[in-house]
Amino acid sequence: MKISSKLLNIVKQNKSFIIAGHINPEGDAIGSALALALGLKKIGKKDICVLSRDGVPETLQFLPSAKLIKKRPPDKKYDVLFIVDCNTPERTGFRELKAGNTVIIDHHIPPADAGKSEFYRTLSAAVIDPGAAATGMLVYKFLSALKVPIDKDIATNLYTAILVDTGGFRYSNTSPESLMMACHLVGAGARPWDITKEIFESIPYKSMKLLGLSMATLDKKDNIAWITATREMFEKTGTTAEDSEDFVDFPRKVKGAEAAVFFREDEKGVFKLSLRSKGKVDVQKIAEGFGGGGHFAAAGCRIKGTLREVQRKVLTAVRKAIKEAT
Ligand SMILES: [Mn+2]
Repeated sequence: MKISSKLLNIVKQNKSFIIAGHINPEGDAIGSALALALGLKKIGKKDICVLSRDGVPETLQFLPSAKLIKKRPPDKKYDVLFIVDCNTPERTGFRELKAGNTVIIDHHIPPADAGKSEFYRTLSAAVIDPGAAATGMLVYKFLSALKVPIDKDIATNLYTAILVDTGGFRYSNTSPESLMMACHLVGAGARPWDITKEIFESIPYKSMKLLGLSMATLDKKDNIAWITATREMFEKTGTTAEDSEDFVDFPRKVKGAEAAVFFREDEKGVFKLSLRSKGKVDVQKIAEGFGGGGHFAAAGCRIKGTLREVQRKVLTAVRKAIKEAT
C-alpha cells in the first residue's frame, strides 16, 4: 500500500485536523486515531481534535493521550477530516462533519456503491487496504511516510491497535508484516505485557459473572456453538452490552465448532448477533443476509423476534453456509 504524495501534501499544507473513528470503538479505532493525532503533533501540527461519539471504553483508557478524545465536535470547520477504521461518515456517528479535505484510513472493504456515492467522489485521498490486519498498520505506514519519529506513546497506541485486531497475534491475519511492525513498535517502547494486561487480563468482575450466566447457555449442534445473554442476565449482574464485548470468542473455542454465535438481547424482541468463523465459513455473508456486515471471520447483525425465532433463523443460515463451505 503506497501512501500518495497528494495525501502527504494535504498534511503538509494544512493546519487543522479532525480525526474520527467508528461508533462503539475498540482498540484499533481508538489506537489508530490517537497514534495519528500524536504523530501529527510530532511534526508541528497544533490544532488537532480526536473524536469518538461513544467515548473511550474503560479497557482502553490506559492508552497514552486517551484524554484527548472528545465526544462532540467543536463548532468550527477543520482543514482536514480523517476517518479511521471505518469508511463512511455514518459509521463515525457524525454525519454532519465537514472539512476542506476528507481522508479515509481503513482496512474494511468499501461499500458496494462507493463508486457512485457523493462522499466517495469528493474524497480527497484514501489509504484503504482490506488486506491489512489493522488500521493501525496503515497509520504506521502513513506516519512513516510523513517521517514521524515513533515514540513510546505512538508505539503503545499502534501496538494496541494491531494486538486487538489480530486477537493477540493469533488470527489468520497475523502476517510477517504485522509481526515485523509489532517488533519495531516494541523496539520503540511499547510494552507487550503492560498492554496485554490492560486488553486481555482486565475483565471487570461483573462482566465475568455475566459471562458465567451466558456460558451456562452454551449449546452445540452441527459444528455450530452458541451462547445467549438475556436482558434478565444483564439486569441480574448490573451490566450493559459493553460488558459482553468478546463473549463470542468463548463458543468459538469449542473443539469442532466451525462457527460460533453470540445472541445478545438488547431490548425485548431485539437481538444483536455476533458471528465468528474458524476459517471455512464466510460469516460476513450470513450477517449480510440479515442486514448486517463485517469481515469473513467476524461479523454481526441485528434481528427482531423472540429468542426461539431468531435462533432458528440464524442457526439454519449458519448450518447451510457450513454445508456449502465444507
Ligand atoms: Mn480495525
